[in-house]
Amino acid sequence: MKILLTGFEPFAGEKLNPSWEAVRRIGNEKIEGLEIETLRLPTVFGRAIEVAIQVIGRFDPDIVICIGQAGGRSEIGIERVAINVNDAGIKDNEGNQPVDEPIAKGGPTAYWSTLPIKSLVRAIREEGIPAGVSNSAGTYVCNNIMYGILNYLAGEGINSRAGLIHIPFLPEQAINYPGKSSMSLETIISGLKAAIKTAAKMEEDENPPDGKIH
Ligand code: PCA
Repeated sequence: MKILLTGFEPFAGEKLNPSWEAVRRIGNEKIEGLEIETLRLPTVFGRAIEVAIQVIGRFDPDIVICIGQAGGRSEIGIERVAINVNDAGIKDNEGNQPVDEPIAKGGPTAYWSTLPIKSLVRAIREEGIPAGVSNSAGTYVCNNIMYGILNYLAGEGINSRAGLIHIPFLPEQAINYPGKSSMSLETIISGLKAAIKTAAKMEEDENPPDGKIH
């Protein structure tokens, strides 16, 4: 079972991105039975997709799990859907700020995650770590990479599974944003490892009611 795990470089003036800190360590620690390749993506619209596609072509993973920072969130969020729009509230790391532009002209409005999202939520919660399904990956580079990878896999007829997981700030970041939530790197890593192991089982998703009213 081959798993491509991606994290992002820091953006928005941060010194680190917890997604890459977690991915890097998971790659070093190893998970039994899984061949994990890690990749640090530029926080740049389009460019991140190109870099990921290159590695997918060479490594041929069964599963692609992208991790990204969602500063201010209080739980690990398993994204349900990626939508066909770039709408950047801030510039990316190369100064691009697309507004209301499609990611793929004429492409589908959205792609569902092909990870078993509710199984991943359950697995993370069973570790004692807050997690939930998120119904919006935003309209920045994380939504861009999720849509881009799913669009590439669909276009090539590759049936690898793929999706995105958003993680909170680390405490050392959150001290600069009073009132915002954070999660320790150790906790994030434990949660992500539980998610990775569950995704690797390649079982059907569960569907307990866990929707949001608003
Ligand atoms: N989070 C951003 C992009 C890179 C990252 O780690 C996002 O949520 O779009």
